[in-house]
Amino acid sequence: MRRRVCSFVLMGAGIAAVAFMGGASRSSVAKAGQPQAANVEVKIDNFSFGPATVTVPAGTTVTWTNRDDIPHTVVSDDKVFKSKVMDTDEKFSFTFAKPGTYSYFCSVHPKMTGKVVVQ
Ligand SMILES: [Cu+2]
Repeated sequence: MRRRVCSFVLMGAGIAAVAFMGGASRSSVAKAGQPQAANVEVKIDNFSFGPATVTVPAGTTVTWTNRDDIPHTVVSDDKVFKSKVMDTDEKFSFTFAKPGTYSYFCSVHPKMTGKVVVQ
């Protein structure tokens, strides 16, 4: 992308091209800056998180629901969020304001792991 922009400028389009490109990059930034915040559900069933990885825009609230007949928790590796022990059909929600990769696990069954990727 950047390489293409450079060679275009070198082709001699000059100041007009630079101005045009400035406008183009501004509008694409504006478009990318409006992610649609939403709610995303992760189901806990049969000792696993489904889907195990969710990718969401910043500002999204993720809700975990325990559909298993065994208590589970949702605990982030970095202690960013931590649920209480959820019995069957109990829910836990967390709103992801900042971009990053948030790995988590069930503290009752540490082999249960999942990930939320916030963009
Ligand atoms: Cu568990």
